[in-house]
Amino acid sequence: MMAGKDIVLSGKKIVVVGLGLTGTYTSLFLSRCGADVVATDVKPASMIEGREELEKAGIGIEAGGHREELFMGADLVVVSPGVRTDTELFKKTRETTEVVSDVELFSRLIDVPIIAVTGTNGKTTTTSLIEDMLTRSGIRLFAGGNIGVPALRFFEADHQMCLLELSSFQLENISTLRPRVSALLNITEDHMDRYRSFRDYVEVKFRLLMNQKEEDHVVVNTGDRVIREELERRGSMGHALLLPFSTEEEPAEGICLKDGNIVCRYGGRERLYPVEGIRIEGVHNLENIMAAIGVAVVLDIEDEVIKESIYSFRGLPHRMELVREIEGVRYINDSKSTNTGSLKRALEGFSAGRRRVVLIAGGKDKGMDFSVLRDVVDSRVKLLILIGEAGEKLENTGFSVRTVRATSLEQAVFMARENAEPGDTVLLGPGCASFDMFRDFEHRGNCFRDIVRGL
Ligand code: UMA
Repeated sequence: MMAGKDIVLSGKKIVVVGLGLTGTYTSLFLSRCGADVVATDVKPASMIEGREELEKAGIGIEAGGHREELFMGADLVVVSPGVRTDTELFKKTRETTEVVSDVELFSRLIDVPIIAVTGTNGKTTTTSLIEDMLTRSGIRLFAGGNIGVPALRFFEADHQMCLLELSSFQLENISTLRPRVSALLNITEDHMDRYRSFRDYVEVKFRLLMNQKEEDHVVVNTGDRVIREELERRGSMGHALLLPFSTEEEPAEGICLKDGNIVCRYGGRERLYPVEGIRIEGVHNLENIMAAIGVAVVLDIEDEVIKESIYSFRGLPHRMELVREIEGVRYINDSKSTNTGSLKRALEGFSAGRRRVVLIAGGKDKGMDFSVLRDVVDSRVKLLILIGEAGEKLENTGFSVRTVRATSLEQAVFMARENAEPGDTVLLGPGCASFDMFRDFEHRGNCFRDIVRGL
């Protein structure tokens, strides 16, 4: 397999950690490049999917844990995003061996421009919009990363450009990744079971920008308080050119909302995009669109293409997806809401004081502070139905609305149906991860859809 840059992988002893989507693909890729690969996972061998294919490719598998000696003898260790590397094992490994993420390895191999998107929420929507704009304009684009496609799949075809959705996990073990254009959408609390503090999480998000140079661009939400304060704290963005966007202020150059339009001022031009006609709802989605416009104008994408894209985009599954309306009650699947920030944003889209939302929330707790939801829940929710491991913690948060517990999603939907009246919305807005009851957020959303369709 050919890579764009001249990096020797052949003959190298490489350990791949984690055998999910990322690790499995990375192991096979490295093996095809001639590396001597051993992959390790904490799971027992019997639970590793794709084991046969890996073994057939000559890849060694060490299951049931990570053995220190294996790491010590390697030339390179490549970690999957879900693997924590602030442990003793990795501290010791780093003394002799480089530890990188698959995204870092990938960025060392390619020589086409990288566009990268991060933020706590809205990453996939923004990435999908940018993907649509760039492919509509004829660019042979690869889109991957946290969106569910391992970055190294880039090499499966001849691509001109690469678009990556990057999570904080994927930004942890990078050192040279340098996006030509980066987009930083928002930062609110998430993954507090992985980071020691919110500050650490903010620092990781800002790593996206650390290698950018004068000719690169950062499209950044200056309307986001945490981002704005961090920019002020840092005094500058480093070297890249800043293209701010905000739904609250009007920057001289940048993207803002004015008189019912998204206004983009860049490169001596002013472009207008009427908000009317946009089919995805909520201020957060306007922000996602603004970020995508920012990236597109920096890349010189034609205005007509940008317009085609933003006015035809209908949103993604599991993100405020209207499943069905039954007897005047709307059932909305927002299973992708896996943190308090996204749940807060979703609820803010409903009128305050009217309390027309029956909210199904809960799931696996990620160490979040649920009290930030108090005002928005108390002013919009008529009944709170709690599911999953976080149920008790949510119940003790001190919401003033009527709260009940359900033992399954099915029971929660039935309770919602009994209590909802015409004009109400039943919202699956977990605000938590899904792994206590489901495989992932998609599985949770699909189950909700099936239950609602069966009502
Ligand atoms: N494992 C170990 N050792 C550990 C920890 C985990 O061996 O210390 C093993 C697990 O047993 C499992 C494997 O690692 O077999 C799982 O690896 P992983 O958690 O990195 O998951 P992948 O299947 O490789 O998927 C990852 C991303 N997952 C996470 O970041 C948790 C996917 O993002 C991403 O789409 C995919 O790579 C392709 O790039 C998902 C996600 O939930 C959507 N992301 C989080 C989010 O969006 O909030 C960050």
